[in-house]
Amino acid sequence: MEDGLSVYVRQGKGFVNREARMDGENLLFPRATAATMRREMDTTLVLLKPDCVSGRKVGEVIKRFEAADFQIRGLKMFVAGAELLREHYAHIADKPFFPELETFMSSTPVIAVALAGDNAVERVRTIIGPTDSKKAAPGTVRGDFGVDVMVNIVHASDSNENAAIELERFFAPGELFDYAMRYETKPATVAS
Ligand code: IDP
Ligand code: MG
Repeated sequence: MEDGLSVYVRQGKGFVNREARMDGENLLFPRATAATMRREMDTTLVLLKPDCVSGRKVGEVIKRFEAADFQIRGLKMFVAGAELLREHYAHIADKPFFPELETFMSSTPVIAVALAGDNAVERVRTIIGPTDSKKAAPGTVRGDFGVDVMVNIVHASDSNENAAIELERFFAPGELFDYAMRYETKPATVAS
């Protein structure tokens, strides 16, 4: 075994310095570093709600996440039934507005999107803005397209723990994909 090395490895768009060592011809990273590197891409769950679908903002909202470097790992459309909604909204199921929320959420199909990226949970929550669309700043998804505190375009997981639970709630194992981004598109020739 040789002495420890300090090497530069890619992380996101830049490089970071890592401790490593040579073992014969192999460059080995300590276990903790390998775990840290794997963790850099978190996955979070977004639901495009009935107002997003009805208002034809599906493309616009997904475009914002792609522009922020998120990778789509899964995407599906379905009608959210009563049982699913009661589970998903268990933390507010006893609120007086819950029946109305249930009616709203099942009024059209919704679209679940699994998004991977650096610090995904927090960055997606920042992009969508606060729950109440009226308090959400222009430039956020809810600020630009939401109507009020209920009709607010999207759901997004609020912690890594809940993201894991919610991804499992809406996607079967075979519906989430791991893949490298191998191709780049031509620069856009029409206004985006
Ligand atoms: P979040 O979606 O920003 O995480 P939560 O507090 O988890 O907000 O509430 C879940 C959803 O329940 C909200 O996105 C919204 O659609 C609805 N909701 C939350 N608070 C109210 C309310 O006071 N009145 C009506 N609907 C609400
Ligand atoms: Mg929430």
